[in-house]
Amino acid sequence: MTSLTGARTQRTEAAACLERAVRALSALQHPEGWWKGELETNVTMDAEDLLLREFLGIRTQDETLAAAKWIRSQQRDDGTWANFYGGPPELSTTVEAYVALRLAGDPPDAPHMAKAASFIRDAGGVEATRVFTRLWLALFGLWSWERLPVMPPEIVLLPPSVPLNIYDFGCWARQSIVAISIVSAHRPVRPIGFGIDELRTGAGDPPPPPLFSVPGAFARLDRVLHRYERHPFRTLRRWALARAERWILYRQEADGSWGGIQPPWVYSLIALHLQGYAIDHPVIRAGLEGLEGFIIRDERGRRLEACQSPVWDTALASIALADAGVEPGDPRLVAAGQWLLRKEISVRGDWSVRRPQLAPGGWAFEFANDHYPDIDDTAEVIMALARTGVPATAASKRGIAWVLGMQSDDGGWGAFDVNNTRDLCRKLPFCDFGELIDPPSADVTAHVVEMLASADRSSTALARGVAWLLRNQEDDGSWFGRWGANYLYGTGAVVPALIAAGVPPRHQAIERAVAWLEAHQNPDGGWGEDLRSYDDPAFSGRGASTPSQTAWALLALIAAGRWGPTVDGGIRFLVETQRNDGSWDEPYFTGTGFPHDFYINYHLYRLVFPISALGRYVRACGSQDGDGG
Ligand code: R01
Repeated sequence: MTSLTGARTQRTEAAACLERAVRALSALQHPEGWWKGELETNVTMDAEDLLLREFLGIRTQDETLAAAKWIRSQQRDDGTWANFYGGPPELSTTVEAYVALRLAGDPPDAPHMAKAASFIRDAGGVEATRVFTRLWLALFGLWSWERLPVMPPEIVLLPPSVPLNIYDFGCWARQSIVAISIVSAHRPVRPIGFGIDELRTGAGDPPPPPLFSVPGAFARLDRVLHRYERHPFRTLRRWALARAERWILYRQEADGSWGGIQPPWVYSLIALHLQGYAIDHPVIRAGLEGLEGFIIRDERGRRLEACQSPVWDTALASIALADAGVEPGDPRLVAAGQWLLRKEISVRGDWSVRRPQLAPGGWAFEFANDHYPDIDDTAEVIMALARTGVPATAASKRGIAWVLGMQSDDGGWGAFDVNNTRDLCRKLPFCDFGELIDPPSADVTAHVVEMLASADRSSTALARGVAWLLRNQEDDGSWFGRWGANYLYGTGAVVPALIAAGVPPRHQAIERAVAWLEAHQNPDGGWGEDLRSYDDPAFSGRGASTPSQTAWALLALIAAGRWGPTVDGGIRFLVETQRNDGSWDEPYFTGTGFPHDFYINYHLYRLVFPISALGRYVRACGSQDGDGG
């Protein structure tokens, strides 16, 4: 076979693979026009769901059995739970899962429980778990409130100009902190009917940090706050609690959630309940009923989605279909476009604290999250709308103006807020889990740059975004992935964006990125990157091949015009690993909630990104053939 017919064969196979995938994706579209893949995280969601119900006194036997079944199904042979598929044992997650199973009646001497407890003790016991885990334990008298960092509700009284005011925190942390500040002012203890001494090592608190250091200063502040907690100023405390309560009430969304994400949602319910809202109060009822919409039930039990991604999934699916050659005006794209238009945000949210003059616009990630539109979704939705054939000029214009107004001073974009870069937030003793701030990232900035390039290539905002990306390239030629795993996600977003913005394909930044991708291709032709790359540079760009990460690498190489054996190998990987039903298996998590601490398996990623890559490949091959190939 000549190489030309070889290329033709591969193109034909890629086209057939693409067609099967497009059929699979089309079948997943909801009649209202949207897509939503499961958003899989970890069992702390399910454990905390049972603990929430126990705390509120509404836990049922049916829910308990089904959730316990799911939690047990996720335990590994060594008795532990992880935060992602194939991940290392995670202490806090294992403690929460264990306590939930105790609540469901599993006895501590059952083999699976004893194994978990033994791991927990070896890993430092409950004494070594994150603050959130010990907070859940404190609600039930299984940990002392005295031995938790204080988060006083008076924090909501700090004006936005004072360091460590709530608007210095990323919005996900902000909403959690306000709710928890109410909870920890009440210091509730409700008996749970069992102890967990088998999880304790008896270790005291860790030694205090060095006296003359930021952690040392915060440790002393925490001691002062503990003393203050014994005798808070009555009127100040009452005023702060009332302010925090109103702040929370104002932000409840149409679906009963707070921010569309589990932590602020459950902490807000507990906080309001402690402030005197009964279970049948409309606010609590809406919150609990909304949670039902985040429950997935199947033969493996009952689990809770941390968050839902319909706007994001619909934008990515629309772009994928368009990449596959589905024409604007196609009923699938029209339905998606019309649905997206109905999801436009038209009210001011927390972002307006820093940009009071900016008019509302843009999109959020979820079905209902009016107070927190994000820049990432807005960029992708605007690019998707442009390809649906649905007239969307006005909404897109409002979205672009909003995004332009949300550019940070350094030229990049964060996800939800502008200039959200106060590093000090990360140093508080209370804040030992997750990302605390929302600084500009390469992936969000790339999506905005790509979107702006399609609208107006000459804007200074675009030029500053491009400069931000070029400045923030890693030494090895890749880009960091804040919201996807990891350097493959960043690089797969930035290269197509730079090319779209007019950076020449032979620019040294592109050359270095291409070289990095070529150097990290697996022998099976695919790409993969283990989530441990966030903790250990040895894993950068390395790991078992996955469909979504292979597609990200391909999108970069195709955008850069690097046709050849590397791209062919990636396409071959996708063709050879496709399932008969047109989709792909992807047990590995390739989404990031917070580097190090919280990861996501977006179940649609395995389909939308390969479709985009195959679609762009097949269409580019077609035009190459046209010039004589
Ligand atoms: C969480 C938590 O559960 C959680 C859930 C979802 C997100 C935020 C933003 C986006 C949108 C997607 C998911 N885009 C910017 C990215 C697109 C890919 C974040 C966190 C856990 C612990 C705490 C999320 Br504390 C708070 C929230």
